Amino acid sequence: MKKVITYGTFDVFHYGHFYLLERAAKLGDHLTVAVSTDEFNLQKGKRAMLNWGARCHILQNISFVDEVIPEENWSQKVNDVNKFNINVFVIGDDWKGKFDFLKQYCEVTYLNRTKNISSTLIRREAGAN
Ligand code: C2G
Repeated sequence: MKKVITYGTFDVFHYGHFYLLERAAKLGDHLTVAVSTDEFNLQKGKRAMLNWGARCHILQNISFVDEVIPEENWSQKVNDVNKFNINVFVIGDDWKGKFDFLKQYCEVTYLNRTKNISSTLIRREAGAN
């Protein structure tokens, strides 16, 4: 079984998130999504509208997401790859190069980020109307 993992906050879930996950799922047979906890978001400098439970609830109910785990810090990836026998690490190309250190443990794939959509834009639009 080829196992894929990806990481993110996934706040105000939108098509960019969905399309990233859909492409990630197609790179293997099993997709694990590590969702940044509310505490870790503070370290990331992100203030998510939805709390961790709500963000996980959405992801757990996507047909091609097989497992959802917490992302609690920047340094858990190597341990996750080994613990969950991950074959492929995937993330959007806004992170291109940042996780190349994982190449000694698994394949590393950066997928094109979907243009013109983000949680920030959606929040701004919502606030504007
Ligand atoms: N994404 C995308 N297109 C967008 C917005 C996001 O493809 N328009 C992708 C991002 O590249 C990322 C995933 O969707 O792969 C989740 O995005 P975020 O929630 O913004 O994740 P981020 O805060 O970048 O967290 O340790 C890694 C970090 O936790 C990544």
